Amino acid sequence: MTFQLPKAILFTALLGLAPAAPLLATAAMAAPQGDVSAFDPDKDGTIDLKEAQAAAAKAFDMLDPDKDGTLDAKELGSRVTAADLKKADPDSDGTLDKKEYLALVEARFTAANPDKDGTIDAKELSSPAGQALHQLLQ
Ligand SMILES: [Ca+2]
Ligand SMILES: [Ca+2]
Ligand SMILES: [Ca+2]
Repeated sequence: MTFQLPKAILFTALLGLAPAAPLLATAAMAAPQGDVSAFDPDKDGTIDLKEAQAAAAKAFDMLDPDKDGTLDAKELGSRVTAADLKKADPDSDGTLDKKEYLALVEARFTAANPDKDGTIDAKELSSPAGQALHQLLQ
């Protein structure tokens, strides 16, 4: 009899957790952490700067629906904080042109590559610095 109560509590707890599990699985599938494959056309398992900038250039075009060649804070959304935008915007016009955007990509690439081997591997991509880089590539 003494084990009846703990069992009931455990069962209730499992029931409570169950609905969350499919949601978590969906979120993980939508944003796989450390998955370099989307940015790795030569399939060597890492992202080099050329691959990062090619992906970023594509992302830039996608984010610039009015095709004026610049991204403003609204178009950049959560990818770039206000402080980062200020730093990445040497001409201080409040927007990033493609050259400024790619320079920011290079800065974040360097930050995400502590071993300085010229590439971002899956582990580096899943680091906070890697995630910041990742945001600029899609
Ligand atoms: Ca590669
Ligand atoms: Ca600018
Ligand atoms: Ca590296």
